[in-house]
Amino acid sequence: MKLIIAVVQNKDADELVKQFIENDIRATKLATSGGFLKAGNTTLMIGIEDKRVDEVIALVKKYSHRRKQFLAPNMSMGSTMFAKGVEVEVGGATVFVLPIESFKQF
Ligand code: 2BA
Repeated sequence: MKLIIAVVQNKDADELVKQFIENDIRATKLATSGGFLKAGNTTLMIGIEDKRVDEVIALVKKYSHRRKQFLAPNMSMGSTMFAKGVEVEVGGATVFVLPIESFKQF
């Protein structure tokens, strides 16, 4: 069994979770924010059998889109102040696959 952690954009999260439900894939949705933009994003935790990992990753890939996001002028990022606006490309998705030592439900 594996734990898949997928950071996706809020705009893609609902459709992705809908796809998970239709495909009998169980997931937990967390409201998160990116360390860099400090904007809201969504982190999905999916516990899944090894043989279905590729299927989950394919769905995440299909339903996560790349978008350009604009950082307004005079915003600070840590110790750096951006006088001009900065455009960054966000997504599709950032995905981690972790081994699970033990899975229990009570
Ligand atoms: P954020 O940290 O808000 O990053 C948003 C986007 O800003 C990133 O998109 C990337 O294009 C840019 N970016 C991030 N750090 C940067 C830096 N130090 N210098 C220049 N540009 C930078 P993505 O790479 O698609 O990441 C989207 C979100 O996924 C991130 O939001 C963060 O929440 C998560 N993420 C990405 N890589 C991660 C990692 N290695 N570990 C944990 N979370 C990660």
